[in-house]
Amino acid sequence: MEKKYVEVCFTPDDYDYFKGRFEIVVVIDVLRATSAICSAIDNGVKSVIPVSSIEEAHNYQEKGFKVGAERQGQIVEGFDFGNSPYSYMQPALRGEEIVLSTTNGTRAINIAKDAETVVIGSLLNLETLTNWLIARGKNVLCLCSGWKGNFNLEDTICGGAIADKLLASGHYSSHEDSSVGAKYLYCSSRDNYFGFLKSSSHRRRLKKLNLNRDIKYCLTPNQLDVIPILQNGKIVALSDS
Ligand code: 3SL
Repeated sequence: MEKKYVEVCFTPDDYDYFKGRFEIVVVIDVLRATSAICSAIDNGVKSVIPVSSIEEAHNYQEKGFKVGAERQGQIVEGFDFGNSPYSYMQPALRGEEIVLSTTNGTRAINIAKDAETVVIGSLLNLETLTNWLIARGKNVLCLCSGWKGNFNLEDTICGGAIADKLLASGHYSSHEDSSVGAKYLYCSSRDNYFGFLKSSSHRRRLKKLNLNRDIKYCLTPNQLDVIPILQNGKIVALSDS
């Protein structure tokens, strides 16, 4: 059987190079957007509508939606939540349709929205997601959200983890240096993500905002067995996950 590809794209700004060659795009924003989305879907939130701009978020708010909005790691004034995964674990949100706008994560989701299948990846759902990807047997692109168009370590490590597991299945190969590099970073960090990322830019940014609890949660793999999937502009739970 011919092998499929798994590749890692470091930032949404590099997406055009990879676009159109992969049936499945996994969008990753470990700190914290895709971890928050996985937590929301795991909590039973009916759907998360990812929007790129604060203006769009306001429009939804005016229509009566509960809306989370984050910029620079902080809750945007006037919105219901920011981007802490813990905000999305409230029982009151079960069955609700909510809206989320974040600096990089929701932008990356919208950039990938025309792919055949867009799923949400994080360290939290790593094992469930990689098992599902292997069973699907399609070409997979891991799209890292990065930070404002720049490379970041935590998303790259998660992309490398996904690539590593798919390669280990024997049914995949990688050709791009970004994928090889991501895998090396994953292999160097997997025994202690928290320590490895100590001096990473976003960990420092969130630490300054006293968000260490969020960081620890987001860097603890395989806590959730959900696969959030984008369907008609809304992120919902994949029904066969
Ligand atoms: O950039 C994003 O989408 C966010 O995840 C950033 S933060 O962790 O909320 O600061």
